[in-house]
Amino acid sequence: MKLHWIASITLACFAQQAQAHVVLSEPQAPAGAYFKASLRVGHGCSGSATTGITVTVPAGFQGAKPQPKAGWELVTRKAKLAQPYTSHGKLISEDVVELRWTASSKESALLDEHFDEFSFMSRLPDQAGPVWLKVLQTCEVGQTDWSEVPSSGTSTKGLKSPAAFLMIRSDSGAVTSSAGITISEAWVRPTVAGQKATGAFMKLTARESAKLVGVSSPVAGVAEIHEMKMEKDIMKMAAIPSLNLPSGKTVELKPGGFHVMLMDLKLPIVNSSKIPLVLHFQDAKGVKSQMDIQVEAGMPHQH
Ligand SMILES: [Cu+2]
Repeated sequence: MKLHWIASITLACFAQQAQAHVVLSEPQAPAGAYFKASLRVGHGCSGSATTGITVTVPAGFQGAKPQPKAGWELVTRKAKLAQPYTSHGKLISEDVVELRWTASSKESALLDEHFDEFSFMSRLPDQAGPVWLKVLQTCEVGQTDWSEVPSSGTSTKGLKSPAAFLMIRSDSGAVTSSAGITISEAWVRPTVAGQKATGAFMKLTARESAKLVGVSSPVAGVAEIHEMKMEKDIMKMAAIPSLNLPSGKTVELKPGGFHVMLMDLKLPIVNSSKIPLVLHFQDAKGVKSQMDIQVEAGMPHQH
């Protein structure tokens, strides 16, 4: 009986930890889009009710417009950054926009056992990549500064109070699997009469380190992951058992490099047709996942 109790308390703690972050309800969006960023606050500060939320709008977000909330006062202010944003040594911005919602009364404070969302609208940067939104949560007692950013990659594992994560996608064709692996710019090379094999190409970005461990397709008898390598001065291709996808790093499958080889084709690959592919992944713990995608046959679109 006692043991059962301990087990359920431990489970409850884990459940709380799993949702103990301020997160975006939609953690990905296309570059350059007008995006409604909704920050979900799932709990207070160690049980104390939330009385204020301050969001620092990242550099490159244009015209941030906060959504008012009944019972909360809204202030938008420009602040000077202690550490101005720079890129390649060039000053990008030393001003930053802060949006702050403050509960107008004790009654409108957000109780620990409730959740709510604080939203703003903004035009996203044209450049794809991960972005972090820093959020200061103030409570009746205490505060939490959601501002930690991993030193590399995009995994928030091990961080106590990570900033909210947003993945800005490079093109409209990108898709993200439930395991957090984004597939973009995928294409299959069309075949000519009698050709029984072809290649599929794409960009893969894993949020947490993972591996591509296999590929299958109903149009191919055999599908393999291939690499190109020099053998006695001749470029040859060879099957590899898996392809590493380091956290936050985009791995490109392209002609002359890594690629998916589709062999023993059951149909000709006609330009503009959609080819179903199943990608099999495995995370660092060995947990397997798969992603079903439809890849258009044809040459890639130039950007
Ligand atoms: Cu090949």
